[in-house]
Amino acid sequence: MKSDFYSVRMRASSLGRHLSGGERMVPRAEIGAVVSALTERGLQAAEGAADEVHCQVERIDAATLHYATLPDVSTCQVADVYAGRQLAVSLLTQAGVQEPVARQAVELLADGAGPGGTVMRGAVLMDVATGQRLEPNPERGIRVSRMDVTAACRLKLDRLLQGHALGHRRVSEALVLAGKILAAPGAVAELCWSDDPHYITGYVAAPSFGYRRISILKSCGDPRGGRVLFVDLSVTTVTTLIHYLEKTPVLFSDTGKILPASQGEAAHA
Ligand code: WAQ
Ligand code: MG
Repeated sequence: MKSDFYSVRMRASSLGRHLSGGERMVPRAEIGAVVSALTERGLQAAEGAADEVHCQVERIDAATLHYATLPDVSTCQVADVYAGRQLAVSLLTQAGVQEPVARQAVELLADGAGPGGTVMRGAVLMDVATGQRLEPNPERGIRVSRMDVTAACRLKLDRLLQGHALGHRRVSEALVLAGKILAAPGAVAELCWSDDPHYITGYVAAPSFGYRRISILKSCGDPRGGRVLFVDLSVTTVTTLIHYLEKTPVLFSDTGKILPASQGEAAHA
């Protein structure tokens, strides 16, 4: 019999303002170590000193647990933000997003997708056919949650990423999040770059080419960032999709490949 898994989720805040978060899905025996590690991480958040750290532990219903494989990873080197964003539009078009909708999404993240140009806590859901936003709350957005890799997959993934100088937790976490999105009903593509002012690499992910990193998607010092998930509403409904993204537990039991680095491919995309 398979042992139960537990979702462990941490959020750290200061004066009610969100600073950082993190989550794992682990067997019973690892809960203590994971709560401790996540708590420490919340207390040491680069975003500032936390005065509250909350950890929540929740048993996963084994019948709802899905297993999947992580997307392939590749990296495109671009010369500047302009070229990076052009490439993002081009990759999104390859994935099946109409160019005006792709441009709209890039501009949305560039301007700050939350009310008044702020950064959202979660992702924008965008109707791939019309560019219309579908998330019920444009300040919060959709929080993708309840995903992790199995212990065996973690070993393989860490080795793989470290071998390509991608060993930072930020990369594996974004890859796992993108993996859950790409396995969603009706998911066409995802666009993402960080809200960390000093982290300028982002990605476009799609079922056909996996997790494609773009070396520069914003200027250093820019505090805006976010995620846009393009959805095909002829395949799913907004309610089904949001339920999957927020609630369905997905564990990755194998990695994809790391594909060789490529220069900006916008020209022949
Ligand atoms: N679900 C949905 N949206 C989220 C979530 C989540 N769990 N977490 C963050 N977001 C949104 C939110 O709007 C953030 O402002 C934005 O995404 C960026 O989050 O391969 O670090 O955690 O080198 O700052 C990608 C490239 C890094 C990594 C992404 O995102 C690489 C990153 P951050
Ligand atoms: Mg961030």
